[in-house]
Amino acid sequence: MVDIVALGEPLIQFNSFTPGPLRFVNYFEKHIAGSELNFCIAVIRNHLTCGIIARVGNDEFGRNIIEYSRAQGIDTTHIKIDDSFTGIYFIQRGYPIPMKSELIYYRKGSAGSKLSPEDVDESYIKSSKLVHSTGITLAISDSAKDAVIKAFELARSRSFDTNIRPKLWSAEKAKETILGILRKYDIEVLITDPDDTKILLGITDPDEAYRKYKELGVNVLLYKLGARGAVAYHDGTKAFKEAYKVPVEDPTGAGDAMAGTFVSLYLQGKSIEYSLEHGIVASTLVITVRGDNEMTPTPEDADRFLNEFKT
Ligand code: ADP
Ligand code: CKP
Ligand code: MG
Repeated sequence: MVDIVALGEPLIQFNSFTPGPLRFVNYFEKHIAGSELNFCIAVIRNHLTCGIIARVGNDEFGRNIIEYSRAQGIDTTHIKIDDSFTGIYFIQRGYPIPMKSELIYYRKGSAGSKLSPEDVDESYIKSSKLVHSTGITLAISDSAKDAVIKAFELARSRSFDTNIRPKLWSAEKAKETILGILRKYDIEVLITDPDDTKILLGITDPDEAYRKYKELGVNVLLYKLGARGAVAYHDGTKAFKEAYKVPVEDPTGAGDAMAGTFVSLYLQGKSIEYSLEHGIVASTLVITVRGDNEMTPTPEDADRFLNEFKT
């Protein structure tokens, strides 16, 4: 039994040791990542329990993912070993846009994409407080999408990060599928941003987005604004927090650290202001290094950060 169950594809990340076009990069640094795995680690750092329903390959990378996840405290009992390979990706940093990263996937047909409804254990879901997934899992295969639908059907409560990846599906398909999910299930916490909302609703304004998402059954909205910060809405309350100015090594994973931190603190009864403030701290720390989840802080460490930076 865990507090939160996430469904998604853990991946091996090869992060460029130096910025620039990949053809000139000679060294890559390996990390364990994947949006839902990053989210799980944030949940655990914030003192809730979390498990991931996923598949990895019967290979060294699959074993690496399981061992790393276990070491971080993730419940790995629902990670299946599949005969396909473990998905990987490379990160190109700082080119052609400084402080931004590009993800280059080698994941089509991977073990992770074989995730299927048969992997979703009814009692595991029913005994949890909340189920989390993202647009990435909806995009990687029909069977993975059906696994999310089965889990959402059985869930007591749900959080969802739209995370639309144009390399994985078309804007039209993303819109149809994600709106289908939002119409069908009440979402306790929706995590999204102006780019995804433009695709889904044709708008970007945060207040307008909250009104529309609320009509679709979203209770709390976490709306990320990149280098500008983020805004959260709940019950007519709005909280805005500015981002911190820090050197950006690799922004990949910032959203997941923020989402996992926000959702787990909110679930523990913290206000949206407090949850957002801590979410921003987590994302700020993550962007200062390569790797998506190593820097995600506990609330105690986030408080040390806040104490140092208080104005
Ligand atoms: P995602 O990683 O899901 O694309 P964002 O890029 O919006 O999400 O980042 C999430 C959070 O990370 C932001 O709300 C902000 O707090 C922080 N962040 C992202 N980029 C920067 C940046 N360039 N400078 C400072 N903070 C940033
Ligand atoms: O939106 P974020 O930058 O927080 O997400 C990063 C993750 O799962 C990263 O770990 C990568 O593996 C992915 O998103 C993805 O599939 O794009
Ligand atoms: Mg994201």
